[in-house]
Amino acid sequence: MADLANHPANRDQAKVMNRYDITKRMVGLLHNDEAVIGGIGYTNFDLWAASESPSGRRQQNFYMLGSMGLAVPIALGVAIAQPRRKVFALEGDGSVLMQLGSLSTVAARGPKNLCIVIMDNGAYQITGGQPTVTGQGADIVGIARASGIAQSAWAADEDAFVELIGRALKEDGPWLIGCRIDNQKPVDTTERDPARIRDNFMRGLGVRA
Ligand SMILES: Cc1ncc(C[n+]2csc(CCOP(=O)(O)OP(=O)(O)O)c2C)c(N)n1
Repeated sequence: MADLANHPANRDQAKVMNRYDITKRMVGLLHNDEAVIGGIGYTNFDLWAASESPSGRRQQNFYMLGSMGLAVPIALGVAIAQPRRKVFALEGDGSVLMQLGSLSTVAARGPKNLCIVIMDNGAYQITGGQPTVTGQGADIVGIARASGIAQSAWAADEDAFVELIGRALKEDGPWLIGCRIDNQKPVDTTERDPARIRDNFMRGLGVRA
C-alpha cells in the first residue's frame, strides 16, 4: 500500500491549479497507449485540447458527451476488459457527486490499472457555474477513502500531481487523485461526433481494425 501521508489532508490545503495545464502534464506522461476517459463538462474539452500533437490527436481517449457521472463507470469497464492497459478517468466534481456509488464499486472490484482524477472547481462550470457542495465541505478524496479507495489523495500542487500520476502508472491501484482547479474556460471544444469518438477509441484500444 502506498504511503500517502505527506499529501494534504483535505481540499482546503490543496493548491488551486489549472485544468488544461495539469491535463497537458498528465498526457505528457502517457507513453504506453493508456486509455483516458474524459467526463462530460469542461474536463473532456481540456483533454481534447491537451491531446493534439504534430503527429495527430491521441486515439486512446474517449469523450463522454451527454450524461454526467459516467467517466468512472466507463473507465472501470475498460480497466476490467483490458487489465494490462492503464486506464484514467477524468471527471468533474459535479459529475462524480452524481455517481458516488461508482467509487464503492471501483473499491469493491479493485482494478489495479485504474486511476481516477477529479477536477474539482466547486462548480457545474459548463452549465453556468452553479456551485456544487464541494465548496461547502464535501471532500471528494475523503468520500473516496470512505468508499474503500485507500489510495486517494489531494494533489498539493502541480509537482505532487505529476508524482501521483507517475505512481499510478507504476504502482497498483485503484487510485483517486483530487485536484482543485480554477474557473478558467477550457482551451478548446471537443468535436461533438459520438460515432467518430467511439470509432477512434476502439481503434486506439486495438479492438477495431
Ligand atoms: C444526468 C445529467 N444531469 C444534468 C446534465 C446537464 N449538465 C451537463 S454538464 C453539467 C455540469 C457538469 O459539472 P462538472 O462535472 O462539475 O464539470 P464542469 O462543468 O465544472 O467542468 C450539467 C449540470 C447532464 N448532462 N446529465
